[in-house]
Order: sequence, then structure tokens, then C-alpha cells
Amino acid sequence: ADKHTLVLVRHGESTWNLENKFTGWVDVPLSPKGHEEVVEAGKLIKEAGIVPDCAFTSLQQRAIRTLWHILEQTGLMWIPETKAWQLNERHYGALQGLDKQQTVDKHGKDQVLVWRRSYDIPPPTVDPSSEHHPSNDPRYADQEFPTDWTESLKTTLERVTPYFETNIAPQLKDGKTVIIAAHGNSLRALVKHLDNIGEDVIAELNIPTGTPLVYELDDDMKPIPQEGSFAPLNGRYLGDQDAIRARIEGVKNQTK
Ligand code: DG2
Repeated sequence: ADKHTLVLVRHGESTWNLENKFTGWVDVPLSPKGHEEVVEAGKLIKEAGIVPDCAFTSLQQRAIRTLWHILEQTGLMWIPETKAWQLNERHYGALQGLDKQQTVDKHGKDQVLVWRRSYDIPPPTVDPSSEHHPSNDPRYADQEFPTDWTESLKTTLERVTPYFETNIAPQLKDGKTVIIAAHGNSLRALVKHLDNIGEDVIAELNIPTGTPLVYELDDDMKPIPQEGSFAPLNGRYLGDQDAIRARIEGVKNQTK
């Protein structure tokens, strides 16, 4: 049976990751450190000898810029690149733009952890008149969103997974190596699906910024266990494993 290589990467640190604000669909750029992280990610992919044939990303510049840096470092700026809203970050509802620590001070860390990491409890909905409601953003002009829009990990998974199965899996099955540059929660949804992770386990799982996560998949798109995989994931992170653990802790500790 054939092996199919899939590389996932969360964008490098964004300006709002740095400022510790809930971001969701707000289109913030990478921070200077974020740019450095993903240049390094590109070098790691090149050193590992992984050569993507096609690329997918979201409609958000922190992920797009991440992909561009990686393609630049690997000499692959010419490969086809598809942008899709289905790979966007989870929409954070009325929390978008709020400071994560101030939200803890106001609502308590347990409530904030429920909003950040519960599987199916969404954050409060965004007001339809808010600039954060997708109906007020021209990039989503050809789509309809409910007036009471927000997303849980579950509803994020319900748009990430069909997109993967319909648009990305066929490329992999066709023998292509694929790279996806996306976001903390859209990638948590995707790995939950790929690795068949339970709701309680995914709640504890944080994805580090700017770190390539490499999967080998079989013909049925099931991950093949590999040496150096990062349990409960069957994928392996490229780079210094202690530094990766520190990045994961950093994500977790945003709402101590
Ligand atoms: C972060 C994730 O998304 O935040 O929306 O604030 O990956 O695009 O930086 P990303 C956001 P947490 O769910 O980890 O709080």
C-alpha cells in the first residue's frame, strides 16, 4: 500500500497571540517572532526532504503568510495554492478582540477554559452589527451566516472535515504530498478527525505555533504510526522537541 505525506502547520505567533487576545476570524498579521518561526519551519521541511506538490490555507493572512514563507524557504512558490474559509480559525463569537486574561478575571478561568477547549459549548454569539460578524466582511460576501454566529470545536470540525475529505484527500490519494497552513483550532479539529481522538482527550491538546506536523497516511487516510510521533497524535513534529513542548505550554498558559 502507498504512503501519503501530509504536513500540517499552525501559523507562527500572530500579533494578537502576542497581545493575548481572542482572535478567531480577525485578520491579524504575524508578529516579528511569528515570521522567524515560520521561516525556520520552512527550513525544517526542506531539511526533512519533504517536497509538497500542492498547498491549502485559510482566508486569513497569518496562515497565508506562513505558507508563503514555507514555500519560499523550500523553493516551491510555484506550486498550486488553494485558500478556503473552511480552514479558517474557529470563529470566537463575542470573545473576538477581548484580552484572554481580562476575560478570565471577569468570568473565571473555568468558564474561559470551557469556551476555549470544550468540544461542543460555543462562546457567546457575535452581534450581527459587529465588525466581527462575517456578514460585514466582504471576503464572505458570497456566503450566508446565521445572525447569531459563533463556533465550537464541534461545528468547526463539521466544516473542516468535509472540506478535507472532498478537496484534500483526493490530492493525497492521487500521490501528492500536501501541506496545510491553518490555525490552532481548525487543526485541532482536523487531527481529532485523522487520529480519531475522543472529546475528552482533544480538550487537553494544544497545537504549537509555527511547527510542522508530518503525517504518513494509508490509502484510507488513516495515519500510519511512526517513530517520533507525538502522542496522542500519530504525526511527528519537526524540530527541537523541548522547544515544541515549551510552545505547547505557552498556548495552554494563555488563560492561567
Ligand atoms: C487562536 C487560538 O487562534 O486561541 O483564535 O485566539 O491559532 O489563529 O492564533 P490562532 C485565537 P485559543 O483557542 O488557543 O485560545
